[in-house]
Amino acid sequence: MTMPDTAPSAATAARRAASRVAFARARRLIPGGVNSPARAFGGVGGEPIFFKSALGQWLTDIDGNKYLDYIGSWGPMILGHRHPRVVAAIEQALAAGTSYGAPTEAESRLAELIIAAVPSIEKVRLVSSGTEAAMTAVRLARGFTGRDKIVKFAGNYHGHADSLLVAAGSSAATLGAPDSPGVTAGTARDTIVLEYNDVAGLEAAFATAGRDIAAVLMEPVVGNMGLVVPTQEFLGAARDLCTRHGGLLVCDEVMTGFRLALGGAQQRLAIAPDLTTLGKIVGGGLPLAAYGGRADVMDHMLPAGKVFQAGTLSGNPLAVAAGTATLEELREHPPYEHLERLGARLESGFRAAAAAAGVTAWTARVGSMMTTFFQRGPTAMPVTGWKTASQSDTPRYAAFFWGMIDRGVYLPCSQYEALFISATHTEADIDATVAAARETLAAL
Ligand code: KE4
Repeated sequence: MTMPDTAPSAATAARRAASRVAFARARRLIPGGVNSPARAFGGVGGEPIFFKSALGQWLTDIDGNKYLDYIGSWGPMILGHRHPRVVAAIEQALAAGTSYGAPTEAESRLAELIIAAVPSIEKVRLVSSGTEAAMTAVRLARGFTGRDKIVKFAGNYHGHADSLLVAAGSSAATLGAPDSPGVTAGTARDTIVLEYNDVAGLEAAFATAGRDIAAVLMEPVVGNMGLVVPTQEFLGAARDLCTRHGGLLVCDEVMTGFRLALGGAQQRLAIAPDLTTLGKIVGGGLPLAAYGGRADVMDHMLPAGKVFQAGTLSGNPLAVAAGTATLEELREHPPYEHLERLGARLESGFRAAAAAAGVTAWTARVGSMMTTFFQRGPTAMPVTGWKTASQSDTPRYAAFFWGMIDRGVYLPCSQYEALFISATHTEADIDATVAAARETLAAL
């Protein structure tokens, strides 16, 4: 089978003429024409699509094309776009003001919802992005333990703080920049990078540097190299080794928080971290993230303690309103059984479609997060970490991506991202997506 051409067809490009013009303008003004590289389509070739509106599970681009949305703004839109309760909450907050730079009771209400939902969080602080949450959690772990080393895992992405842009996933992996220029050797020296699910590697790292390790930082279910599921043994080893050596276990649930369960991956997998980072869903689509955990650790944050973090828009009233409405809706009308049914339907449909087309692929799913890894060998190989994920047949994924775009399905524009199903997706949407996949895979 010849390698498929990854660039979109002329017909595809013609249907997105306005996006092409918009992209040419944007590139003259903004590096790469995008404000975040994940949107640049670098992993699939062609040019990014510009959008003008969204509703429920649907996106509409500036040429008027409609797509079933499986990115959901990279995770936040679990309730679907423009959920009436979220829109009303934002409008109500807007009528009172947009930013005070002073405490509001609404922030305490959101903190109560987070603490009630996430088993390990006793105290929490609101910030404006997942990067800020992860960066601060690392600083707090170092401040609390007095130690310098941080363990992270290849293909795990925790935002773009210098100490975490080492073997990073997501768009860093997609665009071949897992170790970014500008990150100094001095900074990277304190970051130990291991292979996800490698228990022996984790044990060896603690055997040699255990007393210097401030924290193990991990995605408890990985979305940022494509979806990779941890073994219970690996999760247990991370917890036990941190406890025994006096380091902190930090679960980065920016993507999985409120997604895989109301209490996130840690509730679903019964793991008890010392700190948790949250983002995406917790802001309801507006810029809000959080970090939280053991009160004795969190109380080291200024002004209760001495570890510094600050932010002009931390706890912004509009973002707090969107996040609060989202978490209240998730509590009162939990979508998780619906999302599990749709996820299982999509997973079995994609597996059957790949088999029918004779395409080698490994599909991994947890709840409403899923990735189909395209592979080169004759039989599918389990993807357990970056070593196996990075062997994916990315040109074939790119061809699949564009075939699905042509059929009105908007999947992640990278093999190294997970797709997201929202509560507004229906079984009919899933069946239409599977049908589009069958046609696309047959044509590869
Ligand atoms: P932000 O700074 O983008 O809000 O969050 C960074 C972050 C931290 N931790 C995890 C587990 C994350 O998934 C992310 C951000 N995820 C990517 C998508 N894989 C955001 C998309 C983008 O970079 O544009």
